[in-house]
Amino acid sequence: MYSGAAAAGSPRRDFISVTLGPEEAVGVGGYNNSKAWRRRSCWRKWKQLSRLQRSVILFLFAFLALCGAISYTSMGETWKSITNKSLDDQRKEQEIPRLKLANPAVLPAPQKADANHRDYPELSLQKPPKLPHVRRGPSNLQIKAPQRDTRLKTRHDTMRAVEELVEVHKVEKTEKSIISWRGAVIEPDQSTEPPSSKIMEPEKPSSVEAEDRKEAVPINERQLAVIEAFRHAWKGYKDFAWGHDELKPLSKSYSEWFGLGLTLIDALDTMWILGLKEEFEEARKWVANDLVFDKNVDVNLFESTIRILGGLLSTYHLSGDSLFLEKAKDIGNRLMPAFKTPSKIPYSDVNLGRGTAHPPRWTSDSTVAEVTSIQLEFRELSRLTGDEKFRKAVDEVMKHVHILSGKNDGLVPMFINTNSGQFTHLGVYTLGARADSYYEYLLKQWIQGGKKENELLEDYTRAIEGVKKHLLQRSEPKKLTFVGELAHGHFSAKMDHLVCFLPGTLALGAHNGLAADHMKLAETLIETCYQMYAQVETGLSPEIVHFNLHAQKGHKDIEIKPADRHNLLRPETVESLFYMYRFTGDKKYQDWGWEILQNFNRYTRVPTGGYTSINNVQNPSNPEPRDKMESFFLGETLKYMFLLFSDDTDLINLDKYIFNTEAHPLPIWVPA
Ligand code: DMJ
Repeated sequence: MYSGAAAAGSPRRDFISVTLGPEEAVGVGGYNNSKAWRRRSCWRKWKQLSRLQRSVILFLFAFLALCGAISYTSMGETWKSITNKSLDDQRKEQEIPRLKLANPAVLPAPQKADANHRDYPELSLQKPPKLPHVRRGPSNLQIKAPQRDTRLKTRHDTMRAVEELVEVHKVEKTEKSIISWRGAVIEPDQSTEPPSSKIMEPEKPSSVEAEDRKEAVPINERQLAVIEAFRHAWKGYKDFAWGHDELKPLSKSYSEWFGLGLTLIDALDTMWILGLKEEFEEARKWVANDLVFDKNVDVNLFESTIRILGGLLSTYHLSGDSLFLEKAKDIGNRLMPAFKTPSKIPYSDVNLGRGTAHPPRWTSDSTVAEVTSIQLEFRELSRLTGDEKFRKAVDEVMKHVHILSGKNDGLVPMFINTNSGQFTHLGVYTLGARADSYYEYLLKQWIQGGKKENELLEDYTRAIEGVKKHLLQRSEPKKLTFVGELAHGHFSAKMDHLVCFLPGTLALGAHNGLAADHMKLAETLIETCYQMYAQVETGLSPEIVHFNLHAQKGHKDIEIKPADRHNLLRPETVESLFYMYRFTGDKKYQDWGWEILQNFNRYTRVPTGGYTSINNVQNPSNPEPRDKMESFFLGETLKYMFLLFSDDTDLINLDKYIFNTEAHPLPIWVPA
């Protein structure tokens, strides 16, 4: 029984009573639960109600329906927000590891993924979040095509930071400032032809990723001193030699070699690395408006390749500015006639405007170092343009030299004939002038190409064995290990300053997995190269030294002949110091470099701007300035100094870049 409404005749009440008759009771009078019966029964009951009761019931139904609708809506909102919150929470949970993963400093090596799970156990419980376009920095360089604006902004930010830094330094020397290097991202411009997929398929990170990975590293006093030295040298060049090949700082004029603004081009990437924005922009304008290769001018294939082609390519890579690639393509094409020889061993000289090439007037020989030290640049040009002709031409030279007879345990003679393709002047072996960078480029090409070209490695390791067997000796009294020369079976204790590239190259090889004794040899040789400075009156090395093989009273290890006592502001020792510091972290290498910079400042700096080569490193009171600043002083010497003093291993990361023999960094190709 259910009672809710007032019985008929009873006083009016504000409630409804529903009385069910016995026939509706379950189980009484037989059970009839058909739909029709139920419908009829309900209808009958409804009819029996008063109008008021029916109105109240209808009102109640309407009211309940309304309440139901309202509560449904609000519950839906609540549910939705609960659902959203839990998604947000999930995202936040994922955000923590994501941020950490974006920071390379805490990035585990791929094979140590478990360690990461230990650090962030929640990651192991769920499916790893999909990272929004954040990638780890690879051990090899990744090549990308990002937005131009981002690149420019990045470059300008960096340069502004340096400028501010220099200002701060002037005002308050003790206050350390921060420079955040964000460069070092190779970026083929989207408007240029993409690299041929046949040659290489580069990975493409974004510059933003590169920025995210980079921790700010403080620039230090010594680096600022290098910036100051560069600015001083640049001032001289700008005031007296703008757009010409070399500054003559004393006569406040210039000299021409190729008439192609050699110093300016050689210095472009140094300015980028040092963060010298204004200077870079000004130089860029000159390249855009005044650098013309369509000239009736003879250039040396090797020198123009390592300084101009190399300089343009590396500046293109650092800046992402396609102007430099266009110029590189232009000169690359104009140098190609050099390879049209009977043997395919290139001539030494090319006329850029006429498209003709020839050997020097007195011989049909080329220098071995010259024909085997243009490969990094031409191979890179092929990779960037997709045009294989550049690479084919220089690879052919290497293949030819690989099988050529006349080597002595991997050591090569100094000359090669462009007609016969044979070595000439057999029997003389040196790691100095005319052979030096042959050895350097064997290793560097092998690294550039992803360590796959075994013939290059084979030639390099055999040559180092040849050096050990035939050219290494120890001096007296200090027992300095040095690299001499071999002439028709006779050992000469002569060593060019040029040979001081070798410790750096050996260290680079060891870093790339070659024998540990290469590193040991690098350590002993760099000590010798340093002594070539330290034992001299000005603290600057001469061009050539002779080592004493026998102890003599009152004699040092090093003897200098009058004809050899000049210093051309060469880079090789600071270059090797840079590699040694990068790979060992031993601060003595920085200190040695610092001494050398101070001595350059003391004896070669010209007050009105620029630095000069000197004739006599043994006379501190009159080092006899030569009135010439070589382009490699800005292209190499000061660049390597700046890098040597830096503690930022990502400032031209040696696992991503390979320096050409003129200190222009080119990318190491991503291994397939
Ligand atoms: C530079 O042009 C290059 O480093 C080359 O390999 C040797 N000579 C000068 C620097 O000394």
